[in-house]
Amino acid sequence: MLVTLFQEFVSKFLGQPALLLGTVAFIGYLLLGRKPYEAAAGFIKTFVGFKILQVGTGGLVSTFKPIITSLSTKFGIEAFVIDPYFGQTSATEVLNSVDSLQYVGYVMLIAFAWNIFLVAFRKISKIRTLFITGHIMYQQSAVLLWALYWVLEGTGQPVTMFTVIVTGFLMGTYWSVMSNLIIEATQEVTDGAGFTVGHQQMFGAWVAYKLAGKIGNKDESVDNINFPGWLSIFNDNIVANVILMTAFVGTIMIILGKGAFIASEAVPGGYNPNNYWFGTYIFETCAMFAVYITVLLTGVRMFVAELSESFQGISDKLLQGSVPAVDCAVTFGFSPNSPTFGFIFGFFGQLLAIFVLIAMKSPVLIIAGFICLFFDNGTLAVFANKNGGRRAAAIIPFLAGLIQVFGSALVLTVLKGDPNVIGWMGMFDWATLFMGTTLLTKALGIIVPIALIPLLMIIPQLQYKRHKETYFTTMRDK
Ligand code: ASC
Repeated sequence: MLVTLFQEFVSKFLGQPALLLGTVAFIGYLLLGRKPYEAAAGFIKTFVGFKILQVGTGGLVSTFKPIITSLSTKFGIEAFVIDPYFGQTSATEVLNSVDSLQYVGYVMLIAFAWNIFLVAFRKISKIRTLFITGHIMYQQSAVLLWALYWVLEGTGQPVTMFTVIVTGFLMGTYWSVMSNLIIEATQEVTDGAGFTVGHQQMFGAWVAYKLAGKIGNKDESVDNINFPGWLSIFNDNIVANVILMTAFVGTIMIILGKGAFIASEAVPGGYNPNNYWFGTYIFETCAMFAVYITVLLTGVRMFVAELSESFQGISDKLLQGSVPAVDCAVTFGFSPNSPTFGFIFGFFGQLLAIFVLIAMKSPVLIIAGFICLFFDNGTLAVFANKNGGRRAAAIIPFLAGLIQVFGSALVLTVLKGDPNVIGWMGMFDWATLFMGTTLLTKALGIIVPIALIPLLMIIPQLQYKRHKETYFTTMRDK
């Protein structure tokens, strides 16, 4: 009786992702000594935020699906967007279809607990940083679990607990090791602001910083250039998203032609020539991406705000003096021209790579995504500029653009089997490190993610060897 009740609780309560995350926030608030009614409010906002997020991901899929379906029936090409929210959506839809969406929460909790553990034993682990960028933690946990599940199991059955646990530890190791790797460079970039980057291109930013010194001259900063004013429209997420999507997806829609979109049983709610010109229909469809991304972000912000508050409160109590790893956008204020520079040159790189894919008749077509172009290449440009000025801030994002497209196309060739897949997270570390991890795991099995955990942990030990005296003084507690 008790056993059945417990099993029911695990599957029908903890098995529901929104209830699970709400419960985490609830417990976190209670542990922080908040009033029960405040904890209950936290539960509700987390729950509702998560549900809003799902409205956004559902909308992205239903808008994009008819387009890629007709693209593949007509030309045998499959198209995928490399924006992180398209990767996240693919992950959560695939996992949901095998009743495993709740395991994303488990992965996130295991990874975060492992990160806390490594910082608590920092004298041994040499890890000084705590990853607290909540929406990225959720996004990465989802994408990694999806990728590993797909190459290891992909059975249609729920994800096994063993894979969940291995994914959690690998995720936490990546957060700890890479945010720790980039501390010194971030201190340089931010004039010692006391934080590090906890995002999707920590390894990339470290490479950019190291490489930049060999490429350019740090005294010729991008911040001494005046940009034409119209470029600033790309600083707005919504405007940039609509322009990019209309350019890319709109082109595909024109190639497919009106006929492919006429409302029918296959395309419910499709194009009705009585109400629209084809041109305005294209614009409306492409603008819907911005609508759903805005919905999705509203939901993410809501539940992440609750979770970070309870996470951060707990970790502050437990871990005085650790260095917080935060969103890459925080570095943008220290080099205001770099993000635009990274965006433009990264765009050229991605465009070139996309043309190469088309010329090679690749079965996988990649569509550029705004977040990847602006935040990923923007961050790489900030780090490159610091050590190599404008030359480095142009060349490195350009190369990164090529890597983002080719790396994502490669990993999608093994992940695209499920009809829920509409994209991959094209961010630098995911087009390199995690692309490689996924392909190797497919070839060699679960031994790959398991072996990576101790291998990655060697990195902070090497860093420590190089400057033992000052290593821990980077931390707030000296
Ligand atoms: C991402 C992602 C976002 C942005 C944001 C940049 O990868 O999912 O919402 O970058 O973190 O500030």
